[in-house]
Amino acid sequence: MVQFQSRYKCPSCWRSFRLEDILWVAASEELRGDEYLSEYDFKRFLPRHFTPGCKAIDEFGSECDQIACPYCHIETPRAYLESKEFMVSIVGSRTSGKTYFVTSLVHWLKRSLSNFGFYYYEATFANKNRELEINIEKLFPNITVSQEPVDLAGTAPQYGVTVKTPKIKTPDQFDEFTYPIPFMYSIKSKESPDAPNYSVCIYDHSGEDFRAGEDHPKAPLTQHLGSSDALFFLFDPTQFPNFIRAYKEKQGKKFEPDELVGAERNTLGSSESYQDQPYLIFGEMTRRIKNNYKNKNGQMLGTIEKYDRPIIIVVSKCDAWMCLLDESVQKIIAKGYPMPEKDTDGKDITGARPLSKKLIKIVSDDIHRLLLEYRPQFINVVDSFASDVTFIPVSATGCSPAQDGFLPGTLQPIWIGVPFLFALAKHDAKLVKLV
Ligand SMILES: Nc1nc2c(ncn2[C@@H]2O[C@H](COP(=O)(O)OP(=O)(O)OP(=O)(O)O)[C@@H](O)[C@H]2O)c(=O)[nH]1
Ligand SMILES: [Mg+2]
Ligand SMILES: [Zn+2]
Repeated sequence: MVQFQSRYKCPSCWRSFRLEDILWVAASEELRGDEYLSEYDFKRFLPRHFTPGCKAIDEFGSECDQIACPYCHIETPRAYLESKEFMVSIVGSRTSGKTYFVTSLVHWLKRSLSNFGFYYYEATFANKNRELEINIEKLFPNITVSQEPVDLAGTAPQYGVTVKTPKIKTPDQFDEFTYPIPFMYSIKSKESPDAPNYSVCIYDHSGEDFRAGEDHPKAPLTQHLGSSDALFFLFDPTQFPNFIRAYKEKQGKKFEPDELVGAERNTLGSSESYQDQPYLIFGEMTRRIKNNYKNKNGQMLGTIEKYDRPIIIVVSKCDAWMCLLDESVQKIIAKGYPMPEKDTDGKDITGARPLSKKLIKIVSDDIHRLLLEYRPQFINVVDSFASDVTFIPVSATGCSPAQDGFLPGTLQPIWIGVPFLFALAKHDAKLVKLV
């Protein structure tokens, strides 16, 4: 049976609203033009008439399919009303691999999430998801395999939808705000039928949006950080000469002093570089979290209090630097997903696959050791802010790019779904078992 909540939080403007206040998006051509959006967008309206199938009818008699937030007028998938939200925030400096990570992750979710006990649905939210689907088709082509190398474009800074909203004191005048639009997918646990549907909302920004001072009040793009259910901070070791030198030496390759892997867009090493240091981006993230975060008792986070929700440091592009880990740890990663050999009761594993708490901890501890050696400043900032941090290596591609990018259809991601499964397990132990 469909279960509705009493209140919803808009995934773009973060204001909360009741089911009965939701606006519908008109479908008749005569109703193009919404005062908050543009002359091309269909008008948003509060319906008075519905079809027997509970769809609103607009004033020109068309049956409508889509709904929108009463405050910002941005469309939300209808599936969102029948689900709980699971907000996934992806943070990281420029070119740390955020967009490749999301692309490879969603490709993995579609193909493999059922092995971990989930049904997976596309939320009907064509416009935004389409960008991601195009990127998936480029890297993991389904239809024709091109021999042309591809490289996904960098994410545009301050990217979102600009909305005009009436000023509070002078409602005939408008202010403009830019809000983000997440990618949205729905998942449901096969194993526990009483568990709710989840709308997975994934936010991917340009690294520039995380620089200090870039959270402009008129563009509250990263407000999701305070409510995030899965906070993935991407740390990319291939941006640092001391890391590069170490893994190249280990692989018996020559180190070119000006070499930065896969990173023509990388600003590290340029005059802008000081603001893209991961410890600064992490510090800025903590400031934004503190602005919007409330703990279970509805209180703000105190200055010396530690953030108690899980943070996952996704250490990206591990195809390049993994050789620096202990050999036993490399073997764990090479085996594929970190699965326990037996269930909690000592029996063979049947049904949905659990994750091994022990293996994840071994890998995480070794990465912590490595980062403490090569980037101590970063580890200090992380350890002082949060009490529950796990380091998980991933590679979205399984290999480094050749000169012009990656050859489509040849990519073999490493541990790409592990951070997501781990975050689900931390969110609700009934969703994914940690054994
Ligand atoms: N070796 C390796 N290189 C990768 C991997 N993922 C991404 N890259 C390289 O890193 C570059 C940057 O990746 P993006 O995903 O675009 O980085 P981003 O964090 O989204 O960057 P902005 O949107 O500009 O902030 C890409 O052009 C790739 O060449 C990976 O798993 N392994
Ligand atoms: Mg990007
Ligand atoms: Zn809204």
